[in-house]
Amino acid sequence: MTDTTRLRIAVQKSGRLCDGSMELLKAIGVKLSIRDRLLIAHSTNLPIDLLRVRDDDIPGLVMDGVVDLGFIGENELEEKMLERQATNRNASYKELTKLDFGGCRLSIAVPNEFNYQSVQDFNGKSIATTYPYLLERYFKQNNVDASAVMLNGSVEVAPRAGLADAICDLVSTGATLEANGLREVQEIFRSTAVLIQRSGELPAAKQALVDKLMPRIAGVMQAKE
Ligand code: PRT
Ligand code: ZN
Repeated sequence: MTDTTRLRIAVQKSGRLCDGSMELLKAIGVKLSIRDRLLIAHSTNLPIDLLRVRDDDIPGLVMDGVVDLGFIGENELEEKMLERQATNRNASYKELTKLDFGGCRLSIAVPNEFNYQSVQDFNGKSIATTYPYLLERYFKQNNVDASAVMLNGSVEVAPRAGLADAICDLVSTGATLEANGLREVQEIFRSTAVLIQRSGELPAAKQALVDKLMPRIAGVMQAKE
């Protein structure tokens, strides 16, 4: 049986948000005993359990109240929120703080030979992406009639493979786009990692722990500035 008095925090098990989340927890004094293959890690000095999962699962775990807190990229969070709103499922959460890692942008990129003038050029085109809801919202706001082709990986090869006319993917340095003969033409969403909490009240002891940890997070981020 799970101990419901312990604060449950969802973190990405491995990937781009993992190191930043784990380093931050360490810096605020959360000692953890991690065994690589295990889904759950217990803190050895505080009543905290970590759930180590795919980042895609984190927004839903928080929105369903399965965990109390989660470290997640705003891109993934906003996409899940739009998806849940569209399917009439609970999409509520509270943002506790933005974090100083995981920064990137979601951008539309076209093959170098694509003669791009404006967003209207996407009318009638297909765009490969892992973020169809964010992309469709952007096109709707700009009165563009384009179609999103959902791909969970290798988005950047879609135009070359004849699967789509352009792509909409996360960019940080731009090296991936360049290596694939693509050019970034339109940023549609700017993202950073955030710490979120489930909506509704936490039991008093858990809330007191969150209240103790939040100033420590602010302090750690300030010290790095
Ligand atoms: O296995 P799991 O599902 O947990 O991980 P994942 O593979 O879905 O995610 P992961 O670890 O790649 O990314 C997790 C989060 O990190 C994203 O949701 C973003 O919030 C954030 N992030 C920050 C990035 C990037 N920067 C980034 N550059 N996520 C992905 N990328 C990829 C991008 O998709 C492209 O393939 O990196 C490539 C582009 O990088 P540049 O430097 O070549 O521009
Ligand atoms: Zn993922």
